[in-house]
Order: sequence, then structure tokens, then C-alpha cells
Amino acid sequence: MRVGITCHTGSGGSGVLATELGVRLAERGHEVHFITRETPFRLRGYVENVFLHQVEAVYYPLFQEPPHTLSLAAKMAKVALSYSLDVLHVHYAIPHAVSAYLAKQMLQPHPIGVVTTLHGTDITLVGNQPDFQGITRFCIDASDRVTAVSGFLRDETLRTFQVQRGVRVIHNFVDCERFHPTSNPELRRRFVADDEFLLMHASNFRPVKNIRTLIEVFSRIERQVRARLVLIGEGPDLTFAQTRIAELGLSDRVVFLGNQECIEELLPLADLFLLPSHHESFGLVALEAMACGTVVLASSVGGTSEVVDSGRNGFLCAPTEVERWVGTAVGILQDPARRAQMQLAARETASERFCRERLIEEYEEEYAAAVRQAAAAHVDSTPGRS
Ligand code: GMT
Repeated sequence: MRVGITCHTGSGGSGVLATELGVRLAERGHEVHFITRETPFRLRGYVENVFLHQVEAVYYPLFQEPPHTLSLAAKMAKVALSYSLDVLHVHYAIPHAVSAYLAKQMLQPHPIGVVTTLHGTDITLVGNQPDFQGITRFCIDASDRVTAVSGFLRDETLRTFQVQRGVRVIHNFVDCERFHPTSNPELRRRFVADDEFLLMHASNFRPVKNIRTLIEVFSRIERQVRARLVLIGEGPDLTFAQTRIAELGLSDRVVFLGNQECIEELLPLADLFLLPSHHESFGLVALEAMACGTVVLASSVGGTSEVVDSGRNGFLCAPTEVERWVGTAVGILQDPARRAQMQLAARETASERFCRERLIEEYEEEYAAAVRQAAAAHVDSTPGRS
């Protein structure tokens, strides 16, 4: 199939998932066209069957800012025509599903399937804002097929927007060959001494990631056990994190690594991965840590319980329960036998339940269904048919 993929290109989970999906589809023989603002963060090196189409910004003195949604729609339509795309697969509803809708209209009478994958804040923070509810509902309803990355997010979508259509849950996946347990004592020693624990967090440092609690929890853990914290990623709350850590006198216990492409080399080093988000529709980075055999302590909000079975392959706590976070973290750090059991269970969950190939086949089924649906709608609207 010929598939156009659009996603946000930063280090966020929706772009990561879309990129990993595109690369694997290309390896499976599909022709994949990324239609994006920049090269997606996780796209490394040349991949056969993958094409990149950058959406150029249009500047004009009348515009306060370039109208990206329109440029994207125009580019989608152009690429779709030039390469005879079968499907546009957009990740994150706003604004990508709107652009796909426009492109589909522009392409008439050529039919093209539109698949929209909902990731999280496109529904829970952006789409449910009063001004955006109508357009989010519209573009979900206008897509040929809609998927959500967790059952929680599907239910939330149906509840918030009362959309008239089905939403299929296709959980996020992880490449268990790339993300796997490894022991690299030399690299680990660059962050911690042999008698210290290594705690880790990775995110795009947006307010939803609850960085304040992360730092509070770490500062209390650090009073009870010798530990250091490695922070991966960048975003709006990074400066706050740096300031708060300095205020608490923890600067020499925390390492800021910024955005890292090869997170699979870092995640297996950690004794504990912390994800105290206010909200998380799935928690892809938690799954990646689990695939590396790292114990995860995450917020019990949203869809994380579809990944973490608390007490068996990791832990879930409410983001407000700081004392429970600290007690749980210290408890598992001080119990190496239980930690080893959990590391095995985490890896097993990742490889058995979130296997890449099976979930990619589910996306392929959605593409085929979208193409059929678009073709049927096209036949129905052909002049002379009633
Ligand atoms: O933060 C977002 O909502 C954007 C998105 C991203 O690009 O990082 O994250 C969401 O999508 C990920 C991939 O499907 C999920 O693993 C994250 O849980 C989800 N984030 C939230 O729900 C906060």
C-alpha cells in the first residue's frame, strides 16, 4: 500500500509511535510518505521505501503566523496525487485530521482513505476545550477509520464527543529487539557510583508530566537511599526543573541529558523509571522502559493500567500521593529479589502483549478498511447513481 503519515515531529510519544510504525510498514514492503513539518525525531538514517515531504511555511505580512493546517492539507493532496497514495494516516487529531479532511475534499473525485489515530491530549486537553470540541468531533466523524491508543482514550473520546462512529483500540507497541535488557556497567558508572541507585524520567517536560511532583518525590527518596536522577528530554518545564533542583541543593544528584535519540541505551541502566503525570492516555515511554526490563512507577491515571499491572510488573500510584510514591520507590529499591522478579515480568508484558508485528497488522487492517470505505463512498457519490 502507499501510505502518507503525518505526525508531530518532536520527541513526544505520538510522533515516536507514528515514526516507528512508518519505518516498520516500509520494512514490510509498503511505500511510506512522511508529510510533516520537519524530519520526525525518531527517524534515523536512510530507510528504504520511506519518503519525506516537508511542509513549507507560507509567510505573508497579513498573516500573524503561517497557516500550517492549510499548507499541510495542500501538501497532503499534492503528495497523494503525485504518488497515488491509498491512505492518509494522521496521528493526533488537531490539526492533522482537519488537514486530511481538506486534502480528501481537494482530491475528489479520486478516493483516498483517512485513518486518524488519537493519542491523548488531542482529546483530553486540546479537543475538549470549548472552542475546539466541534471541530475535533467533526474531523473524527469525517475520518474513514479512527483508532485510539488505549481503551481509556476510546471511552473518553466517545464520552466527550458523543461521536457516531466506532473507535478501534490499537495499543501502542514497542520494538522489543531494539528495546531490551542490557547490562552496561561502564555507561552506568558515568551516572552513579556502584553503591547508588539510578532513577530515570523521560518526557517532553510539559505541565501534564507533573515535574514538580517528580522532583519532590526524588528529593524525599534521596533522603532515604543513595540515589541519582537522570532526566531525559526538553520542554516548557525544564527551566522550572533546573531551578527547583538547585533550590533543593540536589544539583549534584541530578543529570539533565536533554533529548536523546538512543533512549534504548539509557532505559536499561535505570533501577526505577518514574512517570508521575497528571494524566497519561497510555505512557509509551513506560512501555519502552518495561521492554528494557526496567521497573516503572507511574501515575494511576488514564490508560497506564492497560500497560502496568501494579504490584506485578511495575507500580501505579495516584499523582497526588507523594508519600506513597516515595514508600513504593524506596521499598522496591531496597528489595533486589522482588525487583528482579518485576524486571522479568515487565519485559514479558512488553514482549507478549505489546508485540510490534501484531499491532502493526491491526493498522494494516484499518488501512484496508479505510480504502474500501473511501471507494464505496466515491461510488455512491458518482453522478447518475442514487
Ligand atoms: O502528550 C500528549 O498528549 C501528546 C502525545 C505525545 O506526542 O507525546 O502523548 C500521548 O501519546 C502517547 C503515544 O500514544 C501516549 O503514550 C501518551 O500517554 C500520550 N500523552 C498523554 O496522554 C499525556
